[in-house]
Amino acid sequence: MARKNNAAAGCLWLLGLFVVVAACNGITGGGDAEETTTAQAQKSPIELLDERCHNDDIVYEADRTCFKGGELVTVKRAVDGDTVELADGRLVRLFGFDAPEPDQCAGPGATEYVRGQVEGRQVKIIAESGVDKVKDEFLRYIQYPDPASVLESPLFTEDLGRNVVSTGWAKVYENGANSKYQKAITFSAEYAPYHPEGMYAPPCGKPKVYGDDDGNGTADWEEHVSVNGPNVNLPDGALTGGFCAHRRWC
Ligand SMILES: [Ca+2]
Ligand SMILES: [Ca+2]
Repeated sequence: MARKNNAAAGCLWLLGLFVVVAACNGITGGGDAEETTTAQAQKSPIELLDERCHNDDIVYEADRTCFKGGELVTVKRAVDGDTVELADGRLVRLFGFDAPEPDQCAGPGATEYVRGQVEGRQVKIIAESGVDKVKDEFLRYIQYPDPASVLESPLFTEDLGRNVVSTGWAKVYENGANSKYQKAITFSAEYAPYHPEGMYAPPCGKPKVYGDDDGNGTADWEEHVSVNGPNVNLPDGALTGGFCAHRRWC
């Protein structure tokens, strides 16, 4: 009987110890949470945005978008295809490219494109180190949320310079001051000549066709006759089970 009571007392003691340890853990955990919340509250909106941005590998290609730092501002209006006016009155000249002026071909379209992307929206402006102003305009990159995003707190995944250039509304403009950014914007310019709108499209130009290496206006693969078509001229020795009717495909 006495042994049974001792065992019961031991169990109660262990249970008590467990409750105390659990309670202590709870208190410590609560402290951590509070500290974390306080630390988060001390961060500026731009720091919180950077943090989210660089934690989301799915959305971001961090070297191409989401430059750290900068300033959160609101765009009042698009002045033209490479200049915007901020709500605080500052003029921002976009870095790394030049859009046609409003009286030139594709100029009004370029302004309209920029308007549709950022006018009235909160954006992030980022300066290249050592480069601030040219002719009273601030030289900045602009990053902003996808206008089509339905998220309550969208990430600033879009880069205005690269979007304007890749859609054919502006050309790369190198001034040597933005070498890191220049590589990305020059890469995006490769898409521009194929875009059905902008400086490379009517009435300003004639867009290229993807896959049209011989330059006759039709993708080269569309010009090849089908294997099963009626008038196929099979090259000698090229037929291998019907899948290789053209020498280039073998
Ligand atoms: Ca311009
Ligand atoms: Ca062709």
